[in-house]
Amino acid sequence: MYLFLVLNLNTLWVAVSIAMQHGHYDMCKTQTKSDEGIVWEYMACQPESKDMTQYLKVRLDPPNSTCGDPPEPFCAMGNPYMCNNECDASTKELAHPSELMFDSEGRNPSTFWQSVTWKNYPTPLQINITLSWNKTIELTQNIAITFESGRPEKMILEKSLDYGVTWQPYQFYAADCLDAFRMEPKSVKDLTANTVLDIICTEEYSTGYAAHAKTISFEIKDRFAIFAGPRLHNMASLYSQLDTTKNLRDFFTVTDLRIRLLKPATGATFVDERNLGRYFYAISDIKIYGRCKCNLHANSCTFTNNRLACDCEHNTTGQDCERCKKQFQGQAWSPGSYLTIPKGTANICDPSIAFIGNCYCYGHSNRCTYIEIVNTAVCVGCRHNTRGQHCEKCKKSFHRNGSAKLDDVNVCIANVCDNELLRCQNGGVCHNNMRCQCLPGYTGILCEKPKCEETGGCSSKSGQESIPHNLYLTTMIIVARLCTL
Ligand SMILES: [Ca+2]
Repeated sequence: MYLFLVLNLNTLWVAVSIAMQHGHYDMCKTQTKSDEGIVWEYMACQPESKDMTQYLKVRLDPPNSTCGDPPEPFCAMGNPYMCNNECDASTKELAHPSELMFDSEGRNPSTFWQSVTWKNYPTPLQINITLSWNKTIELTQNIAITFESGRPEKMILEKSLDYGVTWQPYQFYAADCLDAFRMEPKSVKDLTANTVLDIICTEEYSTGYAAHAKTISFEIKDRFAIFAGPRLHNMASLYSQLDTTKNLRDFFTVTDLRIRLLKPATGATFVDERNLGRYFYAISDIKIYGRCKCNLHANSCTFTNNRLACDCEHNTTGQDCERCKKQFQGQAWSPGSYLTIPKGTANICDPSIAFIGNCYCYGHSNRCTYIEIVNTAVCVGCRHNTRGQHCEKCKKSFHRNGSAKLDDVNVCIANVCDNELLRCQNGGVCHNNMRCQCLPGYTGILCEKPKCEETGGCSSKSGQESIPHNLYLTTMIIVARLCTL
């Protein structure tokens, strides 16, 4: 009872932990309060992981590799001497079309695609199954292929990142890796952070007719675990690696997968030539979980006109949100970033200053962001101690310098005055490092204005009657330097 409770608590903890780790990137923006009022705050985001087999197209090569046209006999799986089964493409109950690799299982018996038999032996029975999404997707879980025929003795899983123009091997599978591919057999468990991108040949999934072992895996999670820990409890660490290592990111990204079936299970050293109806491939299920690659600029992806496309946010566009919208090219496009967990960095596309005009931020910023809800642009990253939609206000603790224009770099000045730096002018004295106490006749934050200017009663003589304090000190310093020479 106690053990049961502990196991359940552990399971719950793992589930909650994984949900928390994965849930950080499901929102692209949220509204928050700021000095400028209610504004959008943008975050890196990605669509949820889901069953990607419902969006793929399958192609067999050669095209006539499916059994049943013409009808042909084959031997029962597990009993190669019962060879009175028939595959007939024109009879629903006896047909084994390719879509049966992707229907929902759970029915008994399984539904499966089945190939022609190896009747042309010794010509190799080789069939390619190509799965295409017409969209870049990121794999998130192990790929699992269930064979009803016994697992092939030789197989290569391949991937393409350019819609099937070029292909790279993903993993080799063989009963004997050295014999089949001249590769030392390895397990994904042998991989480390330095070798995680190595393409290996494994003998773990090619044991022929073992009834309890039907599945061939491509282990995504074991590779994630190298960075995120065995229970994937530290996804932040994985994400940080993905952020900084393009090769690692690309490793889990595909547009197409290709299963190259090179030799069916024989279960023996020699092929029984009198009984070739016992050799074929049959696949009942293929599981592929992943998400649309949207460069962390979208949290959903829609399937319209038989095509997946990201619902881009952050002023981005394109099937993968891979570029900035027109008029939002204030700076170069870049993908969102997983860094600064839990929210990630959105790297949104800003409106170009060319689009909204050069005077928009008074020269205190060359970037602005577009706020949809009020249909307006706001300057981003105002410098020179300014803030506001157009960088036209002063930051807290800074005051507007009355003698400077709005585009002056000194438009906002600190009100923590300092007697050493002599910020107070015209004999004013800094009081408590807070404000200038001015001599009679002067006013302004730094005592920079003669009072008569405000009343319009300045005479040409008044400026000459007294030496401004700063000028007096400067003169004294110059005199002192001359004395030391
Ligand atoms: Ca099926």
